[in-house]
Amino acid sequence: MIVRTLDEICDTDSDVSAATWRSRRLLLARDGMGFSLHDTILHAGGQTEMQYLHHLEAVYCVAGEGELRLLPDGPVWPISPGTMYALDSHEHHVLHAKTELRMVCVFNPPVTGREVHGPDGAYPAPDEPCDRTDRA
Ligand code: 9YT
Repeated sequence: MIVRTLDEICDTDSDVSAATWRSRRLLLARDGMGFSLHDTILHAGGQTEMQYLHHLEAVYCVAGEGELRLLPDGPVWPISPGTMYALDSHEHHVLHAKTELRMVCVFNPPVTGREVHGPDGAYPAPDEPCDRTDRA
């Protein structure tokens, strides 16, 4: 069994920052769970454009207010506590944090640790592909 607290993660190698966000990575590939689990803060006013070409991601908002836009033309969804979105088709999207957002994020395959977005909005390709064996 693995038991960890956010306090143990903060300011370690599992605490990763970029211009618009900070991601505290509670579970990583090396933990062998098949997914990674992140407690992510998106800074107020930030706009983060992403496209996870090599991962699936589910994102659950637990605090803050924001807006999610599918690129290039929408639709747009409000983001507030209790809203979840799942990027099941590697969608190109932008997340606008109107206030500080706190999001619980799950990645399949799991990130390995220090990933930040490349110029394509993606994290680098992992060794193992996405597990979508349950889908057509
Ligand atoms: C919501 C989102 O995708 N933010 C970017 C950071 C990423 N979720 C991470 O690595 O925690």
